[in-house]
Amino acid sequence: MLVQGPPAGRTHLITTAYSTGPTGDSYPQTTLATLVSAGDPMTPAALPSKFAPIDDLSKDPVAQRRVITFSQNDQTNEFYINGKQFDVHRIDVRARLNTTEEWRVRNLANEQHTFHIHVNDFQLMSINGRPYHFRGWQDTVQLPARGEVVIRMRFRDFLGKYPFHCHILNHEDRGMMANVEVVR
Ligand SMILES: [Cu+2]
Repeated sequence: MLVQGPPAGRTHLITTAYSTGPTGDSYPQTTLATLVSAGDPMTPAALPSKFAPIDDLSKDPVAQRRVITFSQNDQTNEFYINGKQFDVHRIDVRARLNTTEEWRVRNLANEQHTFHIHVNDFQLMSINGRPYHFRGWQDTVQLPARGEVVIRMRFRDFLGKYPFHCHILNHEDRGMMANVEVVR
């Protein structure tokens, strides 16, 4: 994020009130940070007017398509990926190095989850079936309650095991995590 110093005074960075869904959590609006602008004014530096070009994974051939499902049991407070709680010794997805995969990530719950994967960033293709046209690298995406997203990811450079999981701490700690292994 790039910002230019505002006029002298105090500027607040706030998060607005937010609910993650009927069985989720609610948060009030609150101030995250206060920026104090003071002193002699500077000549502002130019801000970039566009993003650097990147590879567009929507044009890649897809080596593998998968469905990844996030769900939960509200009675037991257990959280699942593809119906299973995390097992550090289990490989849930095997992917081939230097291939592009397309994952349809579904959320069966009445609250949002946050898909997060380590190592290789992905690009978002659609949200609830609506094409998403901005191409940027991201390592998290919000899964709408009772909704789904489609992402594409290229497994570059690194062989080995790493996790993907819900980025809400209480959910990943209670099982919402799985392992990828990238192989030749
Ligand atoms: Cu979650």
